[in-house]
Amino acid sequence: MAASKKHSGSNLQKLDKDHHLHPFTDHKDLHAKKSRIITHADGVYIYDADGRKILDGMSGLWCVNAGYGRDELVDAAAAQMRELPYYNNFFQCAHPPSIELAALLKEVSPPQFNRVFFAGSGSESNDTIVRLVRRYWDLLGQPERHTIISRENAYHGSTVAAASLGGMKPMHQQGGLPIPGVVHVEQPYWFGSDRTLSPDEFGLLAARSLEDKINELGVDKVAAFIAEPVQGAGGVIIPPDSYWPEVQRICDEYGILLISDEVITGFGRLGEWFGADYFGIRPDLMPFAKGVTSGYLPLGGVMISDRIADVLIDKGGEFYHGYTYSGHPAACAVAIANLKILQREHLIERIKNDIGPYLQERWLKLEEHPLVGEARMVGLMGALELVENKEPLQRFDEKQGVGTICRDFLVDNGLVMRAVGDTIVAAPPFVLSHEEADEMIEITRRCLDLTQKAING
Ligand code: PXG
Repeated sequence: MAASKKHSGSNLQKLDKDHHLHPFTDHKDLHAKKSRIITHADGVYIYDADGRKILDGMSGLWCVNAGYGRDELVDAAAAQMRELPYYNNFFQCAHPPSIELAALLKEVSPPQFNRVFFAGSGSESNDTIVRLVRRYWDLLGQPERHTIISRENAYHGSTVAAASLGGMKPMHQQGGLPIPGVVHVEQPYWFGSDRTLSPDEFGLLAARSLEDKINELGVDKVAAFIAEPVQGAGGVIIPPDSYWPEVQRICDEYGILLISDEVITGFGRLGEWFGADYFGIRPDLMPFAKGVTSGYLPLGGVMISDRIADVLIDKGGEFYHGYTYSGHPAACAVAIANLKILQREHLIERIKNDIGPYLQERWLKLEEHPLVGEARMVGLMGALELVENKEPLQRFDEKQGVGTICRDFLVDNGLVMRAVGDTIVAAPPFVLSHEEADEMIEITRRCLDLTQKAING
């Protein structure tokens, strides 16, 4: 029996308040309100303890890509747990699901990737990145090539190393981050700039902040550049077309490793298997998590290109790194079943040719609303920038909390989306139907009106 059935909604809320500290939460604020208890889910809908049905426009936390209620994934986990619930991949062991998944990941990844290192989450994958990148340069006899360049407002996870790679200032302020050897350059956020340059000019400028940083540090000190193909938690920041080709040129020219953080964009979100495929870049490493199992079980990992794997293997010596749950059998079994669903149901092609264009067309029209300064979407990943005035463009004072006001209206009206400041972001499951897309747009439009009324008093 599912745990939730044992308690009433209000009892659960009390137990939650008394015993549970939530992630990324102001606990004082939460205690003044009540948590929303989600009890079950099906397709693209979640249901709360009050019996309300809510369209999940965020796929959980950017992960339930194949949608809820997939018995096939449940059965894969149960069958694997009966057969072999746990064994590790340490000490020259492996098991069928970790091996089979490794081979399947190679099949769907760009050609430079033949190997994977497993982890349990996106954060663990990015901790692995820091260890691996430094190990690579050590093995090549260049241990001073140590610094990893990332971007302001990037999100790479919440462990000490992953939060350091991330460029979230409030996270750095708690706990003395970043760790040494991680620096940050400009993000390609044209809408957030003063917009005196064209998007392409701005994209080049943002990319060249990487080149400037390499020259400032000295190329012999720089190990790698890490970035999300499209920044997710930072507010679905889609770089101008000029950005990624220029970043690729810089990484090639200076010989530094390029890391594409595919935790959100991996496994189809942009209508290609990876964000790197979408933008035509050739990363050396790709951390992933979330969508690999559609969130049904925790699993992460790093796709490792031959450039790096060959050095690790040829030079030898133990890489002192790994997790108890690196390649957990049940999680790997679910990932295999999930990737097979993506392939069999052509869900990625569907984003490229069907539901992607369908939702994008309607989403971009939301820019006609007086509150929306910019609507953008790529694949099934979109954002609305809420602004005080469109011409001339004026953004709200953040303290007004307009994004949160709008987000609360959305949830009350049956649609979960996230507010990143005054940017509303969306990432619905890949199985979203046309009718459900229409419902998303209709609720959004209605809630933009409600928000406007609320702030005009
Ligand atoms: N990289 C990227 C690009 C991510 O988006 C991580 C790494 C870390 O993954 P784990 O599995 O350790 O959480 C992420 C996670 C939000 C939100 O509110 C986004 C994430 C996680 C939690 C909340 O947008 N992204």
